[in-house]
Amino acid sequence: MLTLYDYLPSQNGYKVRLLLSQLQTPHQTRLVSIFEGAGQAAEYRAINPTGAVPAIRLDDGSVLSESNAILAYLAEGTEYLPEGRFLRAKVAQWMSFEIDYVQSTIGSLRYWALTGKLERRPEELVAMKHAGARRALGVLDAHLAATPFLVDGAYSVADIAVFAYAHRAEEAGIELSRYPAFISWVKRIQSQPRFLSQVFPYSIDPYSSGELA
Ligand SMILES: N[C@@H](CCC(=O)N[C@@H](CS)C(=O)NCC(=O)O)C(=O)O
Repeated sequence: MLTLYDYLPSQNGYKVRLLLSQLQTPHQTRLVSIFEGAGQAAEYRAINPTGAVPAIRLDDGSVLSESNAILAYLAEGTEYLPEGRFLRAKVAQWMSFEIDYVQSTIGSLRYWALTGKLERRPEELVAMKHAGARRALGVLDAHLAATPFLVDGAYSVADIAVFAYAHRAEEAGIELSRYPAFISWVKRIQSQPRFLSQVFPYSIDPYSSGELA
């Protein structure tokens, strides 16, 4: 059975949980207490050398990390990954966009805000992240004004990847009302079959106010 290495407040973990829910893939979960240093333990670094979640272990023992790579792997041969060279490259485009423009802005700001670290970060850095987050949401809103989903008008792992952090932008202190097409897309995703609504707050982890090693 597939094993998912996860940390519940992680929206990168949520991406994989959402796809597993939609694919109805049987799996077991191993929780990694990243703020207690479990990610940096040799045992877990053998699974993901960076020490980060998520990662998966397959039946044959092979392991895979990086949330978007895991999504692409799990979606192979399913309705969640389009056929054809160009459309697959488009999925890769939005997944790369997610890492560079969403995860690194909305993801970081949200993490800092929800774990009490925002005040410890340099003001200039926070302002830069806010500007980057607004730029990313502007790009998404403009694209989604013309299409129901990110790639070829059909729900795919590109949407799952971007949705995970982007739809939590208000927790990062970003006002969403100026992005109406983005808001409609969020609602469309939330109405997909076997959508997973459960998102875990950092407050479930008493160690999350500490810095990661
Ligand atoms: N680019 C990676 C980022 C993974 C990541 O930053 N995971 C966080 C939780 S959201 C983590 O495990 N951090 C602990 C660490 O980096 O040591 C992905 O998309 O999977």
